[in-house]
Amino acid sequence: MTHRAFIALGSNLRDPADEVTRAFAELNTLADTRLIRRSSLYRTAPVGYDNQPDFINAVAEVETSLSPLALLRAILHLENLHGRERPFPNAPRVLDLDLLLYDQLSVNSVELTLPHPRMHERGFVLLPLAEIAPDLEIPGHGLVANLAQHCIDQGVVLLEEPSA
Ligand code: PH2
Ligand code: MG
Ligand code: MG
Repeated sequence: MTHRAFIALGSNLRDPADEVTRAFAELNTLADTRLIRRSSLYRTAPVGYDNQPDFINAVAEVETSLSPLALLRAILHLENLHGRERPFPNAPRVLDLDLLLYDQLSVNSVELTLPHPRMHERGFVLLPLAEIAPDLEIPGHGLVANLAQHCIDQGVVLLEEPSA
């Protein structure tokens, strides 16, 4: 049984565009997981902790037969392979991979919350997501295209068209 999941990618250390571009390819190498679609790269102003470099953000759609927790652990492993460190909340990072949605599942556990709890208000997630899945419903919040319209003044700038 395959499932459809969306993953947010973000980086603001080292060479952020390269980190994110390599992470797209690495998602396609995860067990029982296939990269279906990738958004363009976006340059985005930092949210939450202002005194840090701009981010490169993007969103990926994958098809997977991993469980939500197995997929989460697999993407956290990819973060670690990129040398991710966690000195304090919202700190600059070489690679952040957040599981946004898994089918239309709602989950509230210690390890995982679905949908991702802040995705419905974040332009750096919603604008890339609206590019690849405007008609997607975020359980409890509504359509991606509508939510994205409220975020157009959040400093999210299209950087690059996807190469494939
Ligand atoms: N991630 C955060 C906090 N703030 N701001 C931008 N622009 N992009 C991010 O990916 C981001 C953020 C926590 O994960
Ligand atoms: Mg994050
Ligand atoms: Mg994260």
